[in-house]
Amino acid sequence: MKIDQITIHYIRMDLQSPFATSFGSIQTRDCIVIEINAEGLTGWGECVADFDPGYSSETSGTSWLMLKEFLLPPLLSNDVTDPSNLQGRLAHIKGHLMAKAGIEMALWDLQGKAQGRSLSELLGGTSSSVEVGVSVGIQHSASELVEAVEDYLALGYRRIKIKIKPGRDVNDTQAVRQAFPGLRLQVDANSAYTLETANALLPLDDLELLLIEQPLAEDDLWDHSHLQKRFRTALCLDESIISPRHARQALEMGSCRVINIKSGRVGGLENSLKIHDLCLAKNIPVWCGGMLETGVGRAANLALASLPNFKYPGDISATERYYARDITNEIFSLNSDSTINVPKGPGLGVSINLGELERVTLKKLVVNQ
Ligand code: OSB
Ligand code: MG
Repeated sequence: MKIDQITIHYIRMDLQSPFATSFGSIQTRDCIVIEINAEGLTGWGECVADFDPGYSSETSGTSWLMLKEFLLPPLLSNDVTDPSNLQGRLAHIKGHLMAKAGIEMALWDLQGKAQGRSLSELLGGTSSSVEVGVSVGIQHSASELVEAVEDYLALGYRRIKIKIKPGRDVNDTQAVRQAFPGLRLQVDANSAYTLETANALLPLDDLELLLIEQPLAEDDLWDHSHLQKRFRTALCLDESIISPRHARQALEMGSCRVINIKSGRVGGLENSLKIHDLCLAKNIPVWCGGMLETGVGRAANLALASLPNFKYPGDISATERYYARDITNEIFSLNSDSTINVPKGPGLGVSINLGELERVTLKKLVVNQ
């Protein structure tokens, strides 16, 4: 298809409540929405990089720069709208996986719309709804955490992830476990520990957790392989897995027994599929992580999580858990069995509320041929 125009929208959305992790607390979420117009169709994508470089070295600011200076010009001049092998075609540009993934998402949306097929169908999805949970940020105290978890359980969520950091780990997790003995519970440290300080986490091994996510540094597959040997509980990697190659190496080293797939972190949906397939072949379960996405990214996550090896519930909560208003007309809600329906319409299966998009836009850039 011939690309007529690309617009990038830098947006800032108010979160329903502050979200605190080991790397900081946020009240608003920035991201870049990518709009590609081609032959009368519009594809939408979301670049999930955060404002701060706390989760990843990539930020909404660096993504904006990379899109403007390096990624959009060749896209326009080469005029290839097929999402296949976008990573290969952009391999001469190092890094910036979230910026690249945002473009790829818009191209998948465009392809689905052109072919009248949903993203789930294009990716090989097999389920029409997916099991989900909530990722609960660090609260002021363990008792407030227990209350926050109780509120989410009352809404129908059947899997809870809590964020931990040094000093707010074992005690918080024990409090939640004690209050909810049978709950499917997991923790996420967002790389706040070292091989030495992670010994403080050993008591977590008695709490029947589904997994312990990303205890050590993002560039440290090797020490994770040592740490996994100390735990009966499965370690799960998030930040460390930035490509199918990293996934393979992590599994070969025994650095984890579960993988969290986020399409932004691994450079897009095609790489997500590769990691999915690799893990399926090795009998390693995967699940879909989240980046507090808008309805655009949430639709993509639901499509991805409809693949068969997404064995654990995803960090894909209902719209109202994140935002009072969204930029999509579609609102995602939780079914009574703690699932969310996978969009069925062509491409991402969502439409954009242009007025709302305009309202949250801080700046925008239009490029054309
Ligand atoms: O580590 O999984 C993470 C949000 C932003 C950055 C990193 C993470 C998260 C979450 C939220 O845990 C998951 C969600 O979108 O609900
Ligand atoms: Mg994580």
